[in-house]
Amino acid sequence: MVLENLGSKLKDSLKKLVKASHIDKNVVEELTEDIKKALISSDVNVKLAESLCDKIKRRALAEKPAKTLTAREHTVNIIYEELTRFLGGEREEIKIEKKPTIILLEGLFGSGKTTTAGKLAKFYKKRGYKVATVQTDTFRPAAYDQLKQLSKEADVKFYGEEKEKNPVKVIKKYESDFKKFDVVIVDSAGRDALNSELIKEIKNIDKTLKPHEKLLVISADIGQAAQKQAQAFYDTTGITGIIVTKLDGTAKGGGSLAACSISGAKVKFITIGEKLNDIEHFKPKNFVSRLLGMGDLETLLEKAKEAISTEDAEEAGKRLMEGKFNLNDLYTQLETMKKVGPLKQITQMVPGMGAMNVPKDALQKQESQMKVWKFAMDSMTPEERENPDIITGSRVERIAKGSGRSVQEVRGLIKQYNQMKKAMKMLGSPKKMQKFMKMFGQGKLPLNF
Ligand SMILES: Nc1nc2c(ncn2[C@@H]2O[C@H](COP(=O)(O)OP(=O)(O)O)[C@@H](O)[C@H]2O)c(=O)[nH]1
Ligand SMILES: [Mg+2]
Repeated sequence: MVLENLGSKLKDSLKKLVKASHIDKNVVEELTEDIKKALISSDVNVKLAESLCDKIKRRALAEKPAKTLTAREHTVNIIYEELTRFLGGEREEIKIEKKPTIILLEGLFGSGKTTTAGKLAKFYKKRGYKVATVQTDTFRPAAYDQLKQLSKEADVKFYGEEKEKNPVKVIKKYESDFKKFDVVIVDSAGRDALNSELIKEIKNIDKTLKPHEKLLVISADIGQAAQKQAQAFYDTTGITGIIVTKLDGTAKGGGSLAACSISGAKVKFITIGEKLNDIEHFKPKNFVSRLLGMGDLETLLEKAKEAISTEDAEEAGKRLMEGKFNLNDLYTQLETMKKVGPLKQITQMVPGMGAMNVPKDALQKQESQMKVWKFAMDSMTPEERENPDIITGSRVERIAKGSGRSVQEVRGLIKQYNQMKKAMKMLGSPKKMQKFMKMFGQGKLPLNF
């Protein structure tokens, strides 16, 4: 999980709060001290961490809890609100309204621009937009091939000129084509530092391209130094937002996020791995609730939505409503889960489950069990998948043999299927949906899901 260290430290401090017999000045002081230490260990600037924790302390001691909240819930809520504000509060997503919406990526060498161009291309492509990428990095010879390859992987159109040395000429050559697309993502060259050469180059690109968004790509591993960098780019090239990359691989991520949040531009996306799917909208509210183990259903649903095509989802939804649910649907669901991400990542986003700390081996077991199910399902006839009730005695044995699994494993699959069918039936009416979500929130269902 992103910022695992910071998250587990914050969760530990909240656990102390839960354990305390009552909440008084000492408890609040200890709590804010813990939070401060946790933030500083994630390279958040000391002064920023101090002023945040002072604010939490002041509010926790001065404000009376609302009638519906216990003193504990009240304190947790203050921490949640202040951390969210600390990371930039509510914000607008980039809107794809104008056709084409042109997004220029800029930043230093190795910050992750080109990879991010590929990720953004896939991000918008998955949401149904027509996307093109443009390589204007004529400084590094390998940049052309890198983005061409990523664009192929994302299945979007790529524009670039391998031999051209002038980025402006690349844009001029293809700009009349851009109107065919909803989103055009333009990569640019970096330098070791923001020097006059880079500023001039970005300004020239900017003048010709007239992008709607100018996003600075910044690597999370520079921690709090991100503030200076973000501010410098903001002042010289007028960025409209920031993408913080490599949040998966550094203990300093908290520092870089906090630092970017106080620069003039706000963080719009974060990237959390090397694969094309490893990008998400940065929404401080959701991010903080995940960090504190309160779950982030919205991001999970967004991911699930993009994993299932609308048609499949509609069909599955219809079947569920009609109470029809067979092993083919289960199979599709397993495939979807594979696309959404490993179970560990999913459980972090389900409210209540993040904090539950599901044992690692339980998740691994669940994942390997799913593989077994897939093998078993591959050995079934279409009729059996369509109507699993007919799978009895000799069929179980045949399926077990055919898939190289044990009879017990095949029976386990059928049992699981029956449980899921029951759970799915609950989704039929809004009231039942509520009940389902409640159980989901209490962490009762997901592991059987
Ligand atoms: N772990 C991880 N690596 C990343 C991420 N984003 C980029 N990278 C890696 O960072 C390196 C530099 O990326 P690149 O896009 O070429 O940077 P550029 O010079 O700014 O274009 C590559 O090895 C990428 O795979 C991320 O979110 N997580
Ligand atoms: Mg590059």
